[in-house]
Amino acid sequence: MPMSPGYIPFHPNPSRPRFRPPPGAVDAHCHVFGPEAKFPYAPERKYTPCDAPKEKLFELRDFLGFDKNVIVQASCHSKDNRAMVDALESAGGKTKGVAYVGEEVTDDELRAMDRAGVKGVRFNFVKRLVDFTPKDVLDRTARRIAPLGWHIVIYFEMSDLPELEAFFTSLPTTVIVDHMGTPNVAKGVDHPENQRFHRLMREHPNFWVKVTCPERMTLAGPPYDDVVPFGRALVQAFPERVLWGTDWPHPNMKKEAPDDGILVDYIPKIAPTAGEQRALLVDNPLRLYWH
Ligand code: 0GY
Repeated sequence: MPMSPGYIPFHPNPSRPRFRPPPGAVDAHCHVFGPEAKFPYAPERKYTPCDAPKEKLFELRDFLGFDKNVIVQASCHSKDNRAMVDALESAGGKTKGVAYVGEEVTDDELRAMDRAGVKGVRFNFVKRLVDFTPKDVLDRTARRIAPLGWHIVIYFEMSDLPELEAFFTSLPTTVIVDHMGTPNVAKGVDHPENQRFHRLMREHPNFWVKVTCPERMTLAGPPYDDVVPFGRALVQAFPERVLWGTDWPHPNMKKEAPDDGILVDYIPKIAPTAGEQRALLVDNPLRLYWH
């Protein structure tokens, strides 16, 4: 199956970052795609990506100076978690996963994924990526995965937060918000929309946030300095509940594939001290994923 028209493959030759991550650093948001010949894309997918197999991901991990990965199931594989689980099983304990499941998933399947290193499920509310799932279905899934000690990763557009917030705060597990809640950078950190998200974080200590994807939000382009205030504000306010990741292989970029080396060099701008860097890249992800 050819890639979707206009789909931009990942950067073929990222630069070597100047920033050296601390020993044991975790890239806590990335994906594997295919290879399609072995792990076909889901019929209900909204895009067909470029293959991005586990070998490439592990090569990038080593090149960027990271030690571990968390692979989040992407919508192009929908509920078929085999490519992600295969990557976990071949990574010698250096990779954990977040699955995407439907109600039909059996308890045996959940337990098998747990043994492979899956630590959570993702609920995706981004309309261009997935079809709507009723909240009662998600609620039942949440209550089934909670006893495994798993958490829930939520991906939504910040403009939808008012409508979704009551559901999010009713979830019984740790909840991790993808990509800073996707703020609109043009509106600024102090805009009520973004401050509503900060309030949610303050009032609900079970919420964590990924300070990821400046390349999706930037108006200025690399090195994404216009997004720094958003990441910095979250790292300062919630140093023990932030995670960082590359988002490799960067699905659905509109203009260009980001250079992963530039993304790594963004880290010390949002987390300037060694203590903040250690929390963001080592201690926080280990607490959540390697417990
Ligand atoms: C991301 C973001 C995107 C895609 C997916 O599941 C997905 O397909 O997550 C996106 O297109 O914004 O988290 O990498």
